[in-house]
Amino acid sequence: MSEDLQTQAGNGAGGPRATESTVREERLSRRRFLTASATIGAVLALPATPAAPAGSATTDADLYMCMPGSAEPDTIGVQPAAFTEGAPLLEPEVRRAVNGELRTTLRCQYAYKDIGGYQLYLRTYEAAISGPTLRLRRGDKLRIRMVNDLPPNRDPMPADIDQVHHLNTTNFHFHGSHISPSGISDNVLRAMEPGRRYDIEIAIPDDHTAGTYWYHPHNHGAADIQVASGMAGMIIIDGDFDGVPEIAAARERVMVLSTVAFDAFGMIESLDTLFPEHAVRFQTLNGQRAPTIDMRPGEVQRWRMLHAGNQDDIFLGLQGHKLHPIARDGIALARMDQPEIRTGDHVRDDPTAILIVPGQRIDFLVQAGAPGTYELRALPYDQGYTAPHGLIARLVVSGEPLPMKLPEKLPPPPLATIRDEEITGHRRVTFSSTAPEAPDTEHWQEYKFYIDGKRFDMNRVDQRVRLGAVEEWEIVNTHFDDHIFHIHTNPFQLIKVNGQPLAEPVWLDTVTVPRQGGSVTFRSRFLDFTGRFVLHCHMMNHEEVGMMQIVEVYKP
Ligand SMILES: [Cu+2]
Repeated sequence: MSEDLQTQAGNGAGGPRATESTVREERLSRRRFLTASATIGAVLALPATPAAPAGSATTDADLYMCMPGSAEPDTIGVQPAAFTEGAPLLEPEVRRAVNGELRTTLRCQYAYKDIGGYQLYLRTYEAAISGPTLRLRRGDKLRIRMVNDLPPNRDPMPADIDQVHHLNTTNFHFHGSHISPSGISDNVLRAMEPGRRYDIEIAIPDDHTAGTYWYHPHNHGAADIQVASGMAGMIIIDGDFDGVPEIAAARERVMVLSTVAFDAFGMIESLDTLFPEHAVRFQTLNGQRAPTIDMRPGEVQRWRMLHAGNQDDIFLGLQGHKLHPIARDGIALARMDQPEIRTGDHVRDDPTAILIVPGQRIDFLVQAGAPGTYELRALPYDQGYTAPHGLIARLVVSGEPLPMKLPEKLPPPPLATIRDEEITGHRRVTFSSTAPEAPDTEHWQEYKFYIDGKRFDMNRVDQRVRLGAVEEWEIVNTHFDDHIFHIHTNPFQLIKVNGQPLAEPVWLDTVTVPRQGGSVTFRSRFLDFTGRFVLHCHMMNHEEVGMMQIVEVYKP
C-alpha cells in the first residue's frame, strides 16, 4: 500500500475544499484504518476452503474492491465507520399490480445512505437503494407518477450535449421491455425537470416475454451519475416458469448488483468520480456490502440477478456451488445451463463462473450444498482493464435439510429462432474510441467515444428501420477495451461472437462486444412499435459522452 494516498478532494462539483491540515489529519486516520487491509489490490482468487463465518468483523482486505494500486477513498467529509458485515440480505420493497394495473409514485430525491461503513449522500428513488421492485403480469398497465424532487440544476445547457450536464434532470427507461418508445411510455428522449412531476403510462403487451427486467434513468447528460448513485430497480413480469414445479417451489431472491463510487464528500457530482478505471469503488448487493444469504442444505432458490452497475463487468463465482442460469435478460432459456457466452478468455479460466455485465440480468437456480459458509465473489476479469473483484456476499447454509430438486427440463423457449429466410437486411455498426496519448495522465475529457465515427446527436437519426423488418447486425469494436451493446424496444438473438457461430443462439438485450477488432452478430425482429429510441454502450460513462445512436422504426 502506498503511503501516498490519492486524494479525491477537488473531484467534486466545486464543493468547499478542505484545508491542508484537515487533509493531513484525515490521511493519518486513514492510514491507521488501512493497516488491517494491507493487501488491497492483491489478486483475489476463489479460495478452496470455506470462508470466515458470517458476522465476523470487517478486517478482511477482500472487502475492499479496489483496483490494483489504488486505495480506499481519501475522505474529508466522509468518515469511514466500522461496520459489521454479514447482515442478512435485505430485498427492496415490492409493489404489485392489482386488477391489471400497477399505479405507483417514484420520487427522485437525495438521501443519506449508510453503505459499507460510509455515510453517502446520493440521488435515489424513494430514498431507497435499490428502488422498489415493480411486479406485474403480461397485459397489465404500469402507471407511474414520477416526482422529481431533486434540487434545481445550476449549470447552463452546454453547447456540446455529450458532456455531463443537468444532473438533476431525469426520465424513465424500462430496460429490456418490448413496449412503445414514444409519448409518455418508454420514451428516453423525454426530460423530467427538477421540481416537477410527470406521468408515465406503459401498456405491457399480452405476448410480452415474462421475466426479470429493470428501470433506471436515461436522460442524456445525467443517466450515468444517477444510475451509479443507485437509481435503479427491478421490474418483474410474472409467469415465466409457472408450469415448472421445481422453480415455482423455489424461494425467490431479488439481487441488484451495483458499484459504489463516491468523492471526498460522499457524493457523486462529476464524471471525475466515475470515469477513471482506477477510481476507487466497491460492489454491493441490494445496496449492502458483504451481506449474508441464508439457505438450508438441499434447498433450491431462484436468484434474480441484475447488474445495475454503471461500468464494470462482474465475473461471478459461488464457492462450492454451481450457478444454473435459467433465463437471460428476462427471456427464458431453452434449457438450464445453456453454455456461457464466450466473449473472452474467462470461460477457460473458471468454467463454473459466469460473466454478467452492466445492464444484463441472469436468473439463476442455486441448490445449497452441505452446511457451511461460501463466498459469492467477483473473480478477477479483464475487460480491457481489470474489473474490480472481491467478496460480494456470503451464502450461509445451515439448519434442517430441505430436499428439493432442480428441474430436468425447461418449457419451450418463448421466442422463435430467426431463420435465414426471414432476413430482410444487414447492417454493420462500429464502436470505437480515441484515447489520450499519455494514458497515465488520462482525464475523461481527453477520450472520445464514437459509433460509426460519430458522437451522439439527439437530432440525427442514425439507423432507420422499417416496421416489420428482420435484420442481421454485426457490431464491431475497434477499441482496446470491451464495450457493451444495448438496444431498446426489441430483443435480439445473438448468433455469433467474433464471427464464430454459437452452438446455441441466445436471446438478449445487452451483450459484450469483445475488444480489439472483436464482434458480435445478432438477428432482431423490429415488431409492433414505431418511433425513435436508442442503441448505446451500457458502460454508461461511454454513453454519456457520446457512444449512443438514435434508431427510428417507421411505417412505410
Ligand atoms: Cu463502452
